[in-house]
Amino acid sequence: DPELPRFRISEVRKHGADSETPWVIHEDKVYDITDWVPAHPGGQVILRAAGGSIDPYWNIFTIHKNQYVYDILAQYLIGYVDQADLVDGRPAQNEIEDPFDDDPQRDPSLITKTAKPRNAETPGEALSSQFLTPNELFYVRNHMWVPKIDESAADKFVLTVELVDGTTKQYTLHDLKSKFPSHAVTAVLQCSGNRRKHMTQGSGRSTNGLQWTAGAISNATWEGVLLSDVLADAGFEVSQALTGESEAKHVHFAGLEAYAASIPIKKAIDPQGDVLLAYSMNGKPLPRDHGYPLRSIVPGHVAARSVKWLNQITLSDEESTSQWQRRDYKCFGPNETKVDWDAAPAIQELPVQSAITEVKMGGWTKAVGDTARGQVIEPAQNVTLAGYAFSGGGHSIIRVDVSADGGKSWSQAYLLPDCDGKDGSPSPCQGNGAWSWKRWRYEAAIPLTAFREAEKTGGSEQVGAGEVDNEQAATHSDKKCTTVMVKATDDTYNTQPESHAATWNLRGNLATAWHRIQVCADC
Ligand code: MTE
Ligand code: MO
Repeated sequence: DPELPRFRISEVRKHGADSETPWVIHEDKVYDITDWVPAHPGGQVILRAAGGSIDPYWNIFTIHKNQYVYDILAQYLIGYVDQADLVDGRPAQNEIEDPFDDDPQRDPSLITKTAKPRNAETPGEALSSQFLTPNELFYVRNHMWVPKIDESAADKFVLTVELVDGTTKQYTLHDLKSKFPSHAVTAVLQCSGNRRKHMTQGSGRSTNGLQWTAGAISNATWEGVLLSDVLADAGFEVSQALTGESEAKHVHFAGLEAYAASIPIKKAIDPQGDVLLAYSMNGKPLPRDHGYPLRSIVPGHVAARSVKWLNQITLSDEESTSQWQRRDYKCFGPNETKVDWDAAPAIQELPVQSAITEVKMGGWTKAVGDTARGQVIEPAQNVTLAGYAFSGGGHSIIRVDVSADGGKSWSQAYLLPDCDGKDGSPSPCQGNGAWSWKRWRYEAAIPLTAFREAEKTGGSEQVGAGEVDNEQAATHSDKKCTTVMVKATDDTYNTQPESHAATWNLRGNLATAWHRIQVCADC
């Protein structure tokens, strides 16, 4: 409609999130979204774009790039961006806000997978050298930008808790810290996509998602208040729920940038479940990337349920309707390439997992046998391996098996006594379950024959072509190599599957097959 007015971008900016009449720009058009905000399915988050272009947000929430959404928006058209502010018919690039402008600085040794949003894995050395991952090296998985809460604004931060009957109660951070006993839990967070790249390579089939190697997992001590204490204070009958008589079946967590997920009520109120509303990580305030000022910590469950920048908890008879609960973080059969999302349950407790995170090649061990009696023991290559093992649901790791000859023979790795406490001191591992990983070490003198055999068979026959997880493998095929592999077993005697092919799923979730690394020697 050429009759409609033209607005300078400076005019649009006056209609930001705090204005009574928020406006947005889409392409070169201006919309007054005042009446849309209350009806927007994603809620208030749309205001993040108010006063500027909505397009960079729709590049993140691609679900909006849809005629249905364009039709809704069309109802609110009030004019066009002034020609003076357009370049090639669109607002000039420098006029468009970058949603990630406020993201925090990150440690350069994190291995970045995507910058916007920020996704980065913990480097291998940091995975095994310390029991508690330092905050700045803890892996980062963000679906969107990092909400900005200044320390001054943290006083004004409120968490809203809503019961099934709709009654709500609000808590400031100060309320949480002063009204409830603090509680510490040492727990791993592991992304459902950890080792997805191994599944892709091992199965030879593509998977849809960030191609993480073994670093989308970390361990920290979290401090906060128990979710069940807060629910009880908000009026929820925890004792009733314990006997299964409550209407509330799920606890929804929503973050400030619109991410949301839920957990079953059973976990939320389990007196041994240790579900936290955490404000501290390894003795420091939560870093912005990890949810400042408040996040849920759901030990033993997939990290997708540990919602960062948490500002809303809702009890409900059904699961969260968010895409992260209903349309992701599920697994299907290796044959299922068109899936019925509703047919599979959301991932909650994690299966058993382990990985090799460090390989150190030592020198050659020369013949140490009794040569006098003609018993010559082959020279061997010294190899030291380090890694982690973890299982969900609070199950402890009872054993880590390592093979240094492609799976023909196995022996047990040494499990570090990280949770034992030294010299009678209390365990540094807080909480009621085995929520932390077990670090392990393994030293082997791999006989030269193993490497020779590997050379003969190309190093892959015994383990199946393409099953080797490390990237260097292919380039080493002309060298003398052997495959080392690891698998862990938890206290229910569940163990990891042998092949990625067997558990392949189109999203590449829960890649837990034996981790294989090809080690090559300069023989
Ligand atoms: N919470 C919010 N608000 N936004 C997110 O993008 N990502 C989830 C979860 N909680 C996410 C979130 C996923 S998929 C993972 S794996 C963990 O946070 C990652 O937590 P971390 O970045 O602290 O390691
Ligand atoms: Mo994740």
